[in-house]
Amino acid sequence: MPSAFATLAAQAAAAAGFDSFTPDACLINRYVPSAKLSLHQDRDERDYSAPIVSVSLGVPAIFLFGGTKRNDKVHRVRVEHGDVVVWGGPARLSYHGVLPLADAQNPLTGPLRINLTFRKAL
Ligand code: MD6
Ligand code: FE
Repeated sequence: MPSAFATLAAQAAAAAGFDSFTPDACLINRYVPSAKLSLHQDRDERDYSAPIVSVSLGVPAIFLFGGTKRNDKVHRVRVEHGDVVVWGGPARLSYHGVLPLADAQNPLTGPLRINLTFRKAL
């Protein structure tokens, strides 16, 4: 991945208290209007001691963040262009998702939302 991406993810993780995060994967999701992401856990990585770093670009969205059980209370957080969310430690396996994307416009992405999630997959 571009070194600027890895550096951004490592610095965001450090600011959230996770030192020495060295991501080896970046998943890029593109959301069109009405697209959503159901509540899920990120469990495909081998090492849950590393956090997840999520960068939001484009149209704002409502990020859902719950607990480690599917039925735990879910918090709603508005994430805008440039916002970064980091979760790890006891929250690493927290359920999370995204509400259906509203119709909106961003100067750079038009109607789209782009999300990058950095992980240590291997
Ligand atoms: C988000 N994305 O778009 C959160 N999880 O704000 C995710 O939770 C996610 O984009 C697994 C794989 C790709 C993702
Ligand atoms: Fe996820």
